[in-house]
Amino acid sequence: MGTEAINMLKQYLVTGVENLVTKILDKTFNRLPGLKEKYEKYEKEKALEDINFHLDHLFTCYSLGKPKLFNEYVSWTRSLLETRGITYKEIKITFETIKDILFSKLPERVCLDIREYFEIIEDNALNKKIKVETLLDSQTKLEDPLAVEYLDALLNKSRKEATELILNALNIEYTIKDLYLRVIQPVQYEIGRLWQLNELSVAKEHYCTATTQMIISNLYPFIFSTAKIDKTLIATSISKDLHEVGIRIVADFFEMEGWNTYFLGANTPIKSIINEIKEKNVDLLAVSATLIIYVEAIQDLIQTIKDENIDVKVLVGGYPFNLDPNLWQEIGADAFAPDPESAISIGNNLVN
Ligand code: B12
Repeated sequence: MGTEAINMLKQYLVTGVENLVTKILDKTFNRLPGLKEKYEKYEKEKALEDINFHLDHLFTCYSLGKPKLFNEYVSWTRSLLETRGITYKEIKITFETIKDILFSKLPERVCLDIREYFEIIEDNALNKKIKVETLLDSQTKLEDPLAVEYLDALLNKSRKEATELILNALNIEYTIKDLYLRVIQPVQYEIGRLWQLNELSVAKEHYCTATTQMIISNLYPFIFSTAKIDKTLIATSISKDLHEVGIRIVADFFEMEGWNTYFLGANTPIKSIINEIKEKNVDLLAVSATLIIYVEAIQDLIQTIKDENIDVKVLVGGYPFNLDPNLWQEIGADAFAPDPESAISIGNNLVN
């Protein structure tokens, strides 16, 4: 697709999106009698936010040239909204309205390009006959008994008990790597699944994640046993992305392999990442995105690194890269790793 078409869509996002979103919602209300009252009950603001999120995903996937990622997003959105009382018909008509309004506003050339994105969701994510499995469905299996116990402690017991459970397990049967990959990660995925199904409130998810982050901090003093190698890593989530547990675990794995690591946390602006790389003489930048809509910011970061001739390798990871195995290459990264173990070997190869 042409850059001109992409720029035109982005322009919509920046200048006309509020207007566009309101138009879409009003037209959806006209098409579905009763929906207005229902949404007013569930907060109109939320409905506008949802449409904004749909458009953001559509435009990002279009810009990246990834109809399948858009389909994945719509499958997820359908399962999320259906558990919150929005019917299949209402979801389907909302997307049809988005299509109709965009098609009435955009030049024919762009419509031709974008048609594919609506066809794929009509045939898959919005096809009533198909129960589309997303990658998230396969993520959640609590196989380890400690993971089951830990989730129970988080949900039904106290922070103290949850913490003791993990700290007591360390050194008995579990290494820190085991705790991260067999307990903490699957429990975080399960918490996400429960939230998606509307079985866990946002507050409870925040509480579980905050407790887990506190425990990870308690594990930190135990990860420095290895001899240092002369390599430096910066690990961070990209700007606007608030998910930081995954990239924190990646940073800790590198630390355990003897790297000097700087973990910047979530939501780090591109400019700050660039400044840190320059200042610290970094060998490898590990950067994470959890939401598809933040992948373009990683692309911009990589472009800046190239434009400024900065001598650093870029390793990317996170949910969108797990969904599409070619994405990392297409945005110009040096490598991708799906998990921290492979990140170590790939990272070592990149810098040696
Ligand atoms: C905790 C959480 C949050 C917290 C994060 C707090 C924090 N301090 O980190 C908060 C509340 C902020 C949050 C917000 C949102 N979240 Co959230 N969140 C989660 C949750 C439950 C757990 C994330 C986590 O800790 N995972 C555990 C880690 C260990 O796993 P990981 O991230 O996959 O990382 C591993 C690998 O992917 C890989 N990896 C990751 N990054 C990198 C980078 C490199 C370089 C490498 C090599 C490897 C690598 O290695 C990691 C370690 O093994 C997930 C559920 C899930 N399935 O992940 C939802 C989830 C990611 N969130 C989701 C959503 C929708 C949101 C919100 C949009 C919700 C909203 N409407 O507000 C916002 C977006 C905010 C934003 N701007 O980013 C959805 C995303 C769905 C989708 N289709 O994209 C999920 C999947 C929940 C769900 N099941 O629906 N969230």
